[in-house]
Amino acid sequence: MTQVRNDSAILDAVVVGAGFGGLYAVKRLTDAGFAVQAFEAGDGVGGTWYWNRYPGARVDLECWDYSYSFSPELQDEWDWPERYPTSSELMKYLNHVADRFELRRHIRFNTRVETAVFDERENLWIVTTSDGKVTRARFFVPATGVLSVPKPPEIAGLDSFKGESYHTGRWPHHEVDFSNKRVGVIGTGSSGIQVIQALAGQCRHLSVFQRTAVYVVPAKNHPLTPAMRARVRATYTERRAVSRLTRFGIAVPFPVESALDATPEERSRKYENAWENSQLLGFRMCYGDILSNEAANETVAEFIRGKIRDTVRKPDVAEKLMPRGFPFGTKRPCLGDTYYSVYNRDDVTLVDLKQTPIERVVPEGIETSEGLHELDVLIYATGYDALTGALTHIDVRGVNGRKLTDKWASGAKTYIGLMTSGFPNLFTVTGPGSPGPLANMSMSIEQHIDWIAACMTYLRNNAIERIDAVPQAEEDWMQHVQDVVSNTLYLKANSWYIGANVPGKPHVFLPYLGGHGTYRRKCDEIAAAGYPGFVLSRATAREASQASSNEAIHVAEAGLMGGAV
Ligand code: NA7
Repeated sequence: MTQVRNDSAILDAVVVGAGFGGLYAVKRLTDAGFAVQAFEAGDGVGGTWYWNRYPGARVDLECWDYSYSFSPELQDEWDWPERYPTSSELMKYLNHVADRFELRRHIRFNTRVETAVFDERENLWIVTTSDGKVTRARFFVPATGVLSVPKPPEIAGLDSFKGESYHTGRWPHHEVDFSNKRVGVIGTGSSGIQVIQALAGQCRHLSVFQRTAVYVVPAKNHPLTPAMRARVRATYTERRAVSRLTRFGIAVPFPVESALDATPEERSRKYENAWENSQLLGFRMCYGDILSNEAANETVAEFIRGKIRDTVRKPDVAEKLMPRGFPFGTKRPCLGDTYYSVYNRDDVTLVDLKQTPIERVVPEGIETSEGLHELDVLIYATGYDALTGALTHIDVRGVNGRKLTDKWASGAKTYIGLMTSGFPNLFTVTGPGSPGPLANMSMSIEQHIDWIAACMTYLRNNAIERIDAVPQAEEDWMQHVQDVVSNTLYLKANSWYIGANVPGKPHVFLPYLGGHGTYRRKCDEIAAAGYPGFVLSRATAREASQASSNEAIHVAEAGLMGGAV
C-alpha cells in the first residue's frame, strides 16, 4: 500500500468526519502507518459538538467516561471543569486533541463527501467531494456519527415564518439574542429539555410544544475541584478497564435483582438515592429487570411521575408532563436539574400537542387547533435521522453499482455492526447492529476504530486487498440483534432507535443491546479466529480475470452468534 498523499495517488483510507470518531480514526490509522485523508463538512473539528451549540447543550454522560481513553497523558493533562461538559468545553477538548496529536494536516475541512463508489476491478473506493476532487483509497471509513442529520418537523408552512428559526442540530455560530423575544420550542427530547432550561427566564416568553412527555431525571451537574479530579485519576486505569467489559461502557456493574422482589420501602429508598445522586443510567442500574419487565419498569415510571406531581404546582400542567404509554428508558431519558420547575414560571407555557395539535406554521408563529401562539423565534428540537441518516445521505455504491440506500430500503443490515455485505472495504463506525448509542459512545468509537485498524493491519500483513461480510453471517447477526431486543421493553416505544421518528423509515431496531462488553468480546473473538463471517480476497478482480478466478482466502461462517446476554 502506498504512503503517498495526493489526489491522484491511492490512499489507504478515506475517513469521513472530524468528530470523536473521525479524529480517533485519523490518529489510530496514521499511527499504524496508513495513508489517510479525512473530509469534514464543517470548518473545524468537533462533529456533533460542532453543530450542536444551542444554549444548554452538554453531554449526558460524565466527562470521565465521555472522553478518549487511548492516551493516559491526555487523560492526565485535561482538566474538565464540570461533571457534564458543555458543547463548548467538548469543542475545546477536541480541538486540543487535534492539535496535540497533529491531526489537522490529515483533514480537509469545508469539504463534504458526496459520492463513494467501489471500483471492483481495483478494489478501491472512488470518493468525490464537494470541492470537485476525486480521492481513491483502499478503505472507506465513514465516521459520520449517529446523530448528525437533523430531522425537520413535518409541519406545513415552515418557510412562511417571518421570525428567526433554528434547528438545535444546526445551531448558528453567532450569538442569538433572545432578550425580550417570544420563543417557541418544538420537541422535548434531550435537546429540547436542555434548551428549554437554558432559555426559561432569558426571554420574554417561552412556549414549549410537547408531543410526547419524556422522563427527565436530575443531572446533578456540578463544578469539579482539583481534589475530585485527583480521586478519579488515582484509579482511572482500573475504571477504564472495568468500563470496557460492562453493558453500558461505564464502570457500573449491571444488577441482577428484580425490582419486584424488593419491598415498596426498599424500592423507594433506592429510587430516592438514584434521584439524588443520579447519572443518566442511575434508574436503569437500580434493578436488573427495569428494561425487561413491564411491572418492574412501572415502579420507576410511577416514582418519576410522583416527583413531577411534587414539583409542578399546577396539577393540570403536571399531568401533561407525566410520561405515559412507553416504558421508562426505552426512549433515551433526559437529564435536567430544573426542567420540571421551569413550568412554575409565569413566562413559560406548555402546549400539549396531543390535546391541541399544530396545524401549521404561519408568519406570526404557530397555529394549533386552539389558536395562534405568536412568536419571534422558533426552535426546532425535533431530532435526527439517526444511525443511518449520515451514511445514506452520501451516494454510496458497492458491488455491481448497488446503492446502499437500496440495500437498506427495508432496514439497515450489517455484520457485527462493522461491515455491510456487498460494500467491501467499507467499515461503519458505531452504526446499525452495534451497541452505538446504547453504550458510552466514546468508548464504542475507540473499540470500533481499534478493531478496524487491527483488521486493516492484518489485511496488509497478509497482502489481502478486499474484505466483505458474508451475507448469511450478516443475516444471522441482524437476527441476533432482533432476538436480543425482543427480550426487552425497547420495542414498546416509538423511538429513534427503531427509526419511528422519521416518516417512511423502516421500523427496525438497529442498536445491538447485548451490551458493550459482550459485543467487544465477540468482535475480538472474530478477529482472533481469522475473521470468520467475512470473505477475504487477495487478488484484484483485474488480476483475477487474467488468472481466471479471484483468489478468495476463505468464506467462513460466523458461528459466534449464540449466547445472548
Ligand atoms: P429526539 O430525542 O429525537 O427528540 C425530538 C423531539 O421532537 C421529540 O420530543 C419529538 O416528539 C419531537 N418532534 C419531532 N417531530 C415533531 C413534530 N413534527 N411535531 C412535534 N414534535 C416533534 O431528539 P433530540 O435532539 O432531543 O435528542 C437526540 C439525542 O441526542 C438524545 O437521545 C441523546 O442521545 C442526545 P416525539 O417523541 O416523536 O413525539
